[in-house]
Amino acid sequence: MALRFEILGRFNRARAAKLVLPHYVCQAPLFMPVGTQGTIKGLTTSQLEEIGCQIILGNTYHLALRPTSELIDELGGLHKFMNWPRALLTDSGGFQMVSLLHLADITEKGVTFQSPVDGKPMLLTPEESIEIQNRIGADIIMALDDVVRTTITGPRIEEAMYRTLRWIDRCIKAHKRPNEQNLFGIVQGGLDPVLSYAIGGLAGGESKDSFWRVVAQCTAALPEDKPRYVMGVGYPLDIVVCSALGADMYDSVYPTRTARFGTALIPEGVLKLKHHAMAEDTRPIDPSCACMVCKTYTRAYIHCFVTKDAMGSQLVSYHNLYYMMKVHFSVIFNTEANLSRDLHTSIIEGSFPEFVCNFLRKMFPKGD
Ligand code: PRF
Ligand code: ZN
Repeated sequence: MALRFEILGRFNRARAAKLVLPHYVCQAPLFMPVGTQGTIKGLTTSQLEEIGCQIILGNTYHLALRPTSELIDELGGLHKFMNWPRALLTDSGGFQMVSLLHLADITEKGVTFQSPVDGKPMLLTPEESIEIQNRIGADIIMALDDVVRTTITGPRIEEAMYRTLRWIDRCIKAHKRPNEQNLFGIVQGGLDPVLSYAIGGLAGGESKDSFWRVVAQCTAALPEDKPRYVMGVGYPLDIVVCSALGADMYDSVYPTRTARFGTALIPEGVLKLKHHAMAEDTRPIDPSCACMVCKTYTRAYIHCFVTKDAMGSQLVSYHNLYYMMKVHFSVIFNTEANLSRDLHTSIIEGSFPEFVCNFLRKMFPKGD
């Protein structure tokens, strides 16, 4: 079996779990940074290990274009290619095409799009997506889904839900390495409360109220003994809320993308390092953070070059991912006693409400 999911503790609907994958044993709730092309921009794999990163997400669509799945396969798979010993997940490609290429068109056969290389029309079928993901070799592979914008309404949503289900059957048939790779199904269905178990279709600009409502509905309906992954979700607040609602896994480009714009994640929310107030600030990004960047550099120093030099985005990315990991796994770092307990251990130890209160009090000190 390529996956074992053990629930170690619960608090109401929240779960702390162990996700045993072929390359790594992950602790959930679990945040997965996005390394689209097989790299997390600016960070080395040893830095990622040092930060406590357990699993990285790659994109089938990008990897299939370059270096190509055939070459990755020939060179021994993505783990070996990028020198990453821990777990990997690849997304199926449909969402990336629909969000990146405005020319993508979805039919029953698959997703048709214009090749960004030579402009020729191309087709990604569920079978092909799985074949490519089998060659890439990640621990978790995703079914090809029919992604629609969460903000649209009408029969198109119903079509996406049923098509995604039909495609899941095609993906299951096409999957050739079930003993080494886990195939995750995706639920689509927008925000329609009748159709929807849309853990895949969220994070597309809908209101927080609809988003949380759908997550709650999905986690109530999905099997208890399987991991539940809310795709594309990565704001720390959303992760805490979704975990309280019974979700286990998340991914987002947010911590690294926002770093490249000079924004650091801190317990109080965000810190804009470009702001002129940082010019003479000799404190670290987050005085309560134990990361290499916070132990080494001042805000004033990082302010000088934050969006001008690669080092700026590198340092802020390092801190931001450390923050994401620490929120979830302070257990790994044996952090100081007064630091808020992380999601995983607080659920196990029964102090989850205190963790949430602490987290919210820091982020919203005025109670708004
Ligand atoms: N489907 C896939 N990947 C995704 C999403 C999805 O719906 C989202 C959220 N819309 C993020 N990444 N395959
Ligand atoms: Zn830090």
